[in-house]
Amino acid sequence: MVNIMIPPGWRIPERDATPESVYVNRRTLLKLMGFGGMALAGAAAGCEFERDDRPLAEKLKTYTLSEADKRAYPARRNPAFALDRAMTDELVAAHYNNFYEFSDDKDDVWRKAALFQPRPWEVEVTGLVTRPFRMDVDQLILKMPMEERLCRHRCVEAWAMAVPWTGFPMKALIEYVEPRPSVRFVAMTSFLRPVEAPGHRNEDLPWPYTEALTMAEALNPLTLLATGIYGHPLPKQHGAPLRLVTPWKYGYKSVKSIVRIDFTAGQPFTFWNTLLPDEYDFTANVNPTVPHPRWSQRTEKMIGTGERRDTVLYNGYGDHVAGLYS
Ligand SMILES: Nc1nc2c(c(=O)[nH]1)N[C@H]1C(S)=C(S)[C@@H](COP(=O)(O)O)O[C@H]1N2
Ligand SMILES: [Mo]
Repeated sequence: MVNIMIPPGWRIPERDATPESVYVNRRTLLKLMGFGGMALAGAAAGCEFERDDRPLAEKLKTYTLSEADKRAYPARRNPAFALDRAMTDELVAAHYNNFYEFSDDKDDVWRKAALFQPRPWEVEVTGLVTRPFRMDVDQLILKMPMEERLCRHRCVEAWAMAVPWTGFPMKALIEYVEPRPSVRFVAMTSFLRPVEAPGHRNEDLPWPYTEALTMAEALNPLTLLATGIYGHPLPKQHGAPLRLVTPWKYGYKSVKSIVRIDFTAGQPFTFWNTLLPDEYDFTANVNPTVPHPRWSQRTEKMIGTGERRDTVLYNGYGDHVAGLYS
């Protein structure tokens, strides 16, 4: 397979972080160009999304709080999760996002997500469990032990942030459904709505976005299903209304806007690992000594401040997770 470079005109306008797909094989390149071209055509025609030029700070206050949200926020902060660095500014985090369903341009995701309707929202929990269920996300919020945690986040592209998530440990949901002994993996699947998400109209990408963890990883107390950030429900661009948070792994594992959680015996297919297996492995643990095939992982850059820091093994969460891999 021949590797070719995507022309600079296509690449995201961003200097230091390396985009997930700069070198791709020819077939993948054609797919991605189709995707990029469609997004541009839509923007020109003005029909992909409604323009909303209000300042971001104002827009962020426009989500409506459901009755469940009113009870859940603000959640008690869990003191077990402390930061070694300053928290990222809320507005910085909210307009620098990876969410390929909406845009390949990190600066533009929040705007392109305008048509997305994350409520009402049903979550289906299926597979090899004693008590499968379908439930509105608001009901789930009322059932689960909600808490706030400060967490570092490290994207495989070498940018990082530190944010307060609100959510519940995945362990609580697992105990509720009672998996059978044969279960070895948990797969999580994002929504699929081509009308609301321009990226979904590229049928050649392996939509919907999926990710998965081993059961031991999913049961680790560090694994969070997040419904909120900065003390309120998730805005669309952060993966409303429910997303995964696994802070010791590269960010692509933390699948957004989950509609299905499936307990399986075999290892599930996952989005980036299916598309580019040599570049995005299944486990994806943060590790400064294992470079990405196209760039070093030795250091990372905090978004907003631009501060450069040394990358730490397991993103600094070794006390919680090193035992999983010994
Ligand atoms: N459904 C979906 N989930 C996703 C992605 C995506 O493109 N689609 N991108 C991932 C990547 S690469 C990162 S770094 C984080 C970014 O989360 P944030 O935009 O809330 O900071 O979301 C992850 N979850
Ligand atoms: Mo990422």
